[in-house]
Amino acid sequence: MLDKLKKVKEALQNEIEAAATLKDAEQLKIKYLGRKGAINDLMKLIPTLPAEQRATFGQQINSFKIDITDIINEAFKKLSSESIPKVKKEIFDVTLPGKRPFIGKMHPVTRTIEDIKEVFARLGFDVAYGPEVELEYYNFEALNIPPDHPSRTDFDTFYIKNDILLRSQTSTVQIRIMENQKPPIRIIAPGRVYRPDTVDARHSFMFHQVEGLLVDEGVSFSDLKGVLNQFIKTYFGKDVQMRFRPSFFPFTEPSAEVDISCSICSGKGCSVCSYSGWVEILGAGMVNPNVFKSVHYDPEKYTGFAFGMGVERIAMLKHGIDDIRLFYENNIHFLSQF
Ligand code: 2NM
Repeated sequence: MLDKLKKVKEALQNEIEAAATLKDAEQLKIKYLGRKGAINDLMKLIPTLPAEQRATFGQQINSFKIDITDIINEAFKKLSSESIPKVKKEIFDVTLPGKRPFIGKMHPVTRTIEDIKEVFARLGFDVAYGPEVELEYYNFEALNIPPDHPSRTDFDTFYIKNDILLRSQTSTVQIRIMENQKPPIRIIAPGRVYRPDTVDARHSFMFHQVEGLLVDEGVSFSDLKGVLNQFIKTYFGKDVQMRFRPSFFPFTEPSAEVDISCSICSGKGCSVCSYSGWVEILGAGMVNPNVFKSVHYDPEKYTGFAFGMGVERIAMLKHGIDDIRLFYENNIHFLSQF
């Protein structure tokens, strides 16, 4: 009987060494340990033995069964750890073209702000930021905008409560800087501003501005022209022309609106410039002495200039974009062009 057990064990050891796949091992498990397997066949012999031998033989089969189970489990472990790199080898095709990762880009509004910042950085301007939720004082009063001015009604400004509002211009930042620093001042203030306009191709309730401010002794209107001319030539190109038209703002005196020759048609006339050859790009002027009084600067000692531009408008003129809403729709086909 012991002979029989030994033979079965030897046979299994030979077969298991030859097993190359998990499937082979699975079949051997059925062959030896299954319901109709070799172990069960041996069990069936027990009743045919003389009574005094049955118990010993039963114990031998049991310990034999434990040995066989170990051998098979060992084989499973070995084959399954080998089969992983095997599978990987089969699916890795070095001749396939690579997958190009998706690389994000700056939003065109952010890109434009960065470009504007760079031009003014070369002219010595620092960058300043301030809150979007503001006090009425910084948005209007300190800027010499009278209490009955139409821009102060809730048709033109988002009020949150009483004297708290969403800023409608970033000049608020200039006031805050002047309150805390003495001249010379040379800053630009980029950021979001809010106005309750009905949304259409040219208007949005939220847009971006860059406002600039320079204050020192002896600053003149020609300094303003020089700085803006430098900006326009650097940003739009050296062949672009610039012109000033007289205008009015409460915070500057004198004030001007600045046009450039239409960058879309080179001044020949097109729908973007309403066939005039010129497009307005910013407002500017010499800081009103009343603004200096608000921040306790001596208007007899200091003069300065300021300007403000809409970022989306600048980007639209530079790239020939005809609808401001395109900036806010998260349309990847539009955005990936810049
Ligand atoms: C503009 C046009 C003209 C402006 C004025 C000031 C300040 F704070 F100095 F008074 N900051 N920005 C200004 C002047 C803004 O935007 C069209």
